[in-house]
Formats: sequence, C-alpha cells, structure tokens
Amino acid sequence: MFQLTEEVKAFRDMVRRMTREKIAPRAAEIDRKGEYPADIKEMFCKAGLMGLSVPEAYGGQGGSHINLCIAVEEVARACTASSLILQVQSLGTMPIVLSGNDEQKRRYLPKLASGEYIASFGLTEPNAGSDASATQTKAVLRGDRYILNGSKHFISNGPVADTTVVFAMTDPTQGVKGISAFIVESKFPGYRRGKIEKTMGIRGAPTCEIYFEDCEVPAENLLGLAGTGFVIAMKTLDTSRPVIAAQAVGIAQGALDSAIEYSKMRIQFGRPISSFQGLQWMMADMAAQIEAARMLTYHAAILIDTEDPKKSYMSACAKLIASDTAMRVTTDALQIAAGYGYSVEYPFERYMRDAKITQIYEGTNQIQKIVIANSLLK
Ligand code: COS
Repeated sequence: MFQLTEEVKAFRDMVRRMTREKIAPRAAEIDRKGEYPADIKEMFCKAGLMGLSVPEAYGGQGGSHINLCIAVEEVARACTASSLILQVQSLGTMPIVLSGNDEQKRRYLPKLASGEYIASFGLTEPNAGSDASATQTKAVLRGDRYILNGSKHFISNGPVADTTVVFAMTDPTQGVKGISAFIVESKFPGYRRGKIEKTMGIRGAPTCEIYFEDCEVPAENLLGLAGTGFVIAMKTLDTSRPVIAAQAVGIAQGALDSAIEYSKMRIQFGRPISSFQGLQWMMADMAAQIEAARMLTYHAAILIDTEDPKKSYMSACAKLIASDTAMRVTTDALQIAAGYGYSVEYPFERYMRDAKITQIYEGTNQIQKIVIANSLLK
C-alpha cells in the first residue's frame, strides 16, 4: 500500500530539487521579514503546483492528495510558510471541488488551479473556533443576492486572497443545519480586510481578519444547498488534515536533517557529538517517529483519494500523530544543537515555532481526538 509509484517518486524528486535550490536559501529571510514569498508562489504557478487538488477537467493536476501531501512535505522540510501556499490553495479550493455545480467549477477552478486566483477558507470566527457550528456571520437572501454581515478571524491567505469560501448562517433556527457556504470574491462590495495577525511561527504566511459589511454575494455563488455548509466544511477538513500532517512530517524531517548535520560538525570532548550514544538514540527515536507519522499520513491521503469510508477517522489520526511528532522532534533537534539551537542564526527555533501551529490549526489536536472517538463509538 505504501509503495509510491515511479511517477509519484519522480514528482517528489522534482519538488525536492526545486525546494533545495530555490526555497531553502530563502527560508530564514522569509521568516525574519514575515513577508509573503510572491516569487515562490509564481514558481509554484509555473510548475503547475497550485492545482494539485483540482481535477484535470478543470485545468488542475488531477486532484491526487498523495501528490499534494508529498509536495507540501518536501517544501515544509525547508520552509513551512512556502508550503502553506500549496496547502491553503487546496483548502480554499476543495469546497468548490467537493460541492460546486458545473457552472461554479468552470468559473473558478481553472483560475484557482493556475494560481491566477489565490484561495482562502473562511470558517473561524472570534466566537467560533473549535465549535465551528457557532457561526455568527449571517447571510440573508435579498432578490438575486445574499447579503453577508459578520467577520472571520485567522484567515490564512486572507491578505492576498481573491476568493474566500465563507460559512454563514442562513437559518439560525436550524442550528448547524442552518449554515451555508458561499464563494465570495474579495472584490465583491462589502468585503473588507482587517488586522493582519502577528504570529509565533509561519511568519511568511499572511493571515488576517475579514469583515463582511452588507457584502453582496450573487445567489448563484451559494455552494451546494442552503443548510449544507457545515457538512461541506467538515468534508473539506477531512481532505485537508492529511495535508497538515504532511506539513508536520516535512518540518520534523527538516529539523532532523539539520540536527544530523550539526551533530557531525560540532566537536566536544575532542570528537563530533554525533559519536555519543545519547544523541544517537535521540536521533534514532526522532527518525522512527517521523517514519511512522509519514506512513500514517500517506495512508490517510490514499483513503481520501479512494473515497474510503474511514477517511475522516484516518485524517484525524494522521494530523494528531504527525503534529505531535513534529513538536517532539523539533524540540529534540533544538536540544541537540543546544545554545546554537536557541539562536536565530540556526533554523532549529524556526522549525520549533512552525511545528506548534500544526497542533492547532484545522482543528486542535483535542478536536482530532473528538473526531477519532466519535468514529470509534459510532
Ligand atoms: N463529513 C460529513 N459530515 C459530517 C462530518 C464529516 N467529516 N462531520 C460531521 N458531519 C455532520 C454530522 O453527520 C452531523 O450531521 P447529522 O446530524 O445529519 O448526522 C453534522 O455534521 C453535525 O455534526 P456533529 O454533531 O458531530 O457536529 P459538532 O458541532 O459536534 O462538531 C466537531 C464536531 C467538533 C468535530 C467540529 O465542529 C470540528 O471539526 N471542529 C473543529 C473545526 C476546525 O477544524 N476549525 C479550524 C478552522 S479551519 S483552519
């Protein structure tokens, strides 16, 4: 099951080369300046990587989550912020792939697949984080358009997005079944960007608040049926959690690579610190945990690609295990480099800061445990 095809391996090698040559040299600077790497986005567009989750019929690369996971993993090995360009593009596109009608797909998917449009996903609100059903943004149908009022917070890609899939309450009497999903373009009247978040890690991945002030959305931009928004959000997150797991695997692998390199160079007590068994065992534990997380991640991606009924369960397992692995491995990698690990001159502290978010976004790991337990007890 885990044997990657020659085609997938060639794809992985292409992304690995691109990352080593063009992204790794920029990673520290992207983090230090907190700047969106538009040049790297352009490179991804040219390489056809922005449309990995889009079917070929709509101009994409075929919608393989195993390829998407591998691309995100390889890029995150050097630069998490750059890997988010691919990850968030998929997150903001998947609701249209999963639930759009043919007209919506024809209108939006080719532009999202080419990278002409940047995507974002508008679920989280100030009072609706883990409890995604507590959406307070409202959408009211007036004539041929919905009028949206409310706000979304922590929206990855918000500052640069052309489209946001927005989840809003169309029928508050129906609770979770009163939430609907809309494709909202940032140029629609009443769409306003708010404060840009300053974050601990992923500093080159722009995140902001978005406000809807009598925002006018054509009725034909409703995704699926009114009231199906929550299910669309959950199904999208099922496809996206393995991608976060892949990002976590990439971060962990990058930190281990750096720790190995450092340990061979660093001389203490007259010999490289890599020759001490205490550190060898640490690195062996790190490697074994990464291998396990990687296999689980690829397995979850394959279940997404094959529409397996266990996909939701396995996605949550992969995200939980891989992100906890990333946090542990990056902490140990920093420990191996000790004082230099703590210095911003080395990549260890950046890997550790970036790892933390993988335990939080797309559902905290406590939420993943709820999804897993619900599945077990069903
Ligand atoms: N696929 C399809 N349908 C799903 C689903 C999934 N993965 N998960 C839930 N649903 C459906 C349920 O079947 C239920 O419908 P029925 O009543 O018809 O059976 C409906 O959605 C409500 O489900 P549930 O009662 O489980 O919803 P809860 O409000 O209890 O929420 C959690 C469940 C906590 C798991 C959900 O709110 C969640 O994932 N929260 C985290 C959100 C998140 O990841 N935020 C990060 C923002 S994106 S960076």
